[in-house]
Amino acid sequence: MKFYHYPHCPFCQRVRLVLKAKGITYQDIPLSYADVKTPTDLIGSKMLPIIDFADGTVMGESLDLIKELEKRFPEPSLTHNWIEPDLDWASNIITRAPKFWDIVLPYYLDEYEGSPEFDEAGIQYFKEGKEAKRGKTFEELKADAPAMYNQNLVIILAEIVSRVEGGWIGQQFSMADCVLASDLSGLRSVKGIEIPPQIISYIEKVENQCGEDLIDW
Ligand SMILES: N[C@@H](CCC(=O)N[C@@H](CS)C(=O)NCC(=O)O)C(=O)O
Repeated sequence: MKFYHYPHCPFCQRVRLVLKAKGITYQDIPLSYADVKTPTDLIGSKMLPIIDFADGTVMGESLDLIKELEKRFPEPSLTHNWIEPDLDWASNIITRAPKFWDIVLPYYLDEYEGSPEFDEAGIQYFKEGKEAKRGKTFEELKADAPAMYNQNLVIILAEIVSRVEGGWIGQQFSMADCVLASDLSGLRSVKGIEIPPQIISYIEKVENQCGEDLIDW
């Protein structure tokens, strides 16, 4: 099995956590962010994560992938005592957090400096694409990050804390936790903000459960 991913990418990270939590052996293939050909040849578009299951099935889309992994590798179960709304909640909460990606994106380049995704061409592709979409440079986004955080994220992070404090999203550890921890992970690199300590402990608890450090690619 081959896992194509970008180490910083939260969609890829949720799949990585599930692979690790299940103890699945796979070939780890981090791609340069500027590599258009490899993903396009595999699934017809430049979008990671992708898994080549080596039986003729090649798939993208992170939520489909983690469900497929659960089907193919049922133990340990990541859906035990689990309900679909937990996964819906986990995968939607950050889309309800305005400016979340504006705050986090520029810091991925610092945190994952030297990783294969961010070779020279990869950095340029990433930075130019994200800056063009947002109409602001990474330097401007970084300068605005503390104010954007205080205005937009404090309340939603409190909602997350109240849901996960002292436990998991559902009754037990599940794939929903892999999804949420991956999205939240990038916040740890942002300078000038104070993330609730419960958020940090939650991400670390998920990483420990899976045996994977998301920042140490
Ligand atoms: N819906 C997709 C989203 C994946 C996604 O957005 N991947 C980003 C990296 S974080 C990507 O491959 N972007 C390619 C690009 O922007 O060139 C999933 O859940 O797998």
